[in-house]
Amino acid sequence: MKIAEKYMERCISLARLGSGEVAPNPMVGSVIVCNDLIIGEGFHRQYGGPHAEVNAINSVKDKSLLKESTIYVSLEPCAHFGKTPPCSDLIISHRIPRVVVGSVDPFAKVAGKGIEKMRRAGIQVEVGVLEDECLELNRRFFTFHQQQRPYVILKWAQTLDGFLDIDRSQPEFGQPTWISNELSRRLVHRQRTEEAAILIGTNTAMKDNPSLTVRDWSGRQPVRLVIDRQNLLPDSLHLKDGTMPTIVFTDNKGENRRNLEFVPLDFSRNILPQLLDFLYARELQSVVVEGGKLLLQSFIDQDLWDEAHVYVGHSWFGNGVPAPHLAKLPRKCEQLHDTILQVFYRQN
Ligand code: AOF
Ligand code: ZN
Repeated sequence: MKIAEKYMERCISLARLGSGEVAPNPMVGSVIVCNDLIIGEGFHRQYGGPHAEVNAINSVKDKSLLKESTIYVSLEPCAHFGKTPPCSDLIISHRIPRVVVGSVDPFAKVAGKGIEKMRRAGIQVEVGVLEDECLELNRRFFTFHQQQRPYVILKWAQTLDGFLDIDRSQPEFGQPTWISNELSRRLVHRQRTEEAAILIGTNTAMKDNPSLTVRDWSGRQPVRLVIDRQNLLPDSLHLKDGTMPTIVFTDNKGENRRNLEFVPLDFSRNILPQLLDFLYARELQSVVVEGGKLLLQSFIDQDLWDEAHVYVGHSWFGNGVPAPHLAKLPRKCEQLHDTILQVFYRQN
């Protein structure tokens, strides 16, 4: 590994410490190196708070060393006045002679302007060190800005023989059994804390009556989303209990009340693009789709997904509702006791 990659790897590790705290901003880490020694480090800790470079520069005790240092940062230093002044100006004002950037910022107000500004000021700027890793780190943020839609994660649990569920219309198939185990359920809850929204279809809401809350992990609660074309889901469902913000997509508008909002969609047209446009406008950067089968499959068929998390349990149903079909090989696999978590990326 080259020395620049080693420092960029450190930036990425630092950036991750902001996970769950900075969205919809990206996670960003920065290190400052003088004579091959790290003299300062920082990361973006909190949404609205100082950027990574500011924290890194502030952590350097002897500021005179900055004039002979290199600053590494996993995302292009910003060029705009947002909640904080531009980081590129700060770097220029401290006369840091060299900047190494992981990935260019796709946010329209920055998008290369930070790099350009620093170069014009005579700074040597190198771009693209561990770029793939930096892109992966902020994949939600990049997809949101580049494709103007949220990052879509599909999630389901299936049996070893590829079924989502028993066929409940056939009583002889008996009671549903848990496909995944406690550890995987906890991971699902952790996953929820990392996403901005969580979506299910009408049948799943009716059949499973899920509350879609974060219970087995501490962290942020995503906005709950449910599709209910005819607005027929009963108010007694956990989803409509008013405890957490919930959005119902419908063509039969109900009355908004505390934590419950009805959003009209045109169901005579394809609703997925409309739904994603709405989430984009609301600045919800990612959504996890938790079923049912038809909804998951329509995201796959329309190629409107980025990542899929498939929990493969050890049970064998022999019959039932077949799991969605991805036609992909997993990117990662994780053994969770008797369950295997397979993670797929649409773009491999
Ligand atoms: C950086 N370093 O650590 C981060 C950056 O609203 P603001 O002022 O916080 O600006 C948010 C935008 O700044 C965000 O959309 C992204 O483009 C960039 N984030 N930039 O130089 C950082 N977090
Ligand atoms: Zn900045």
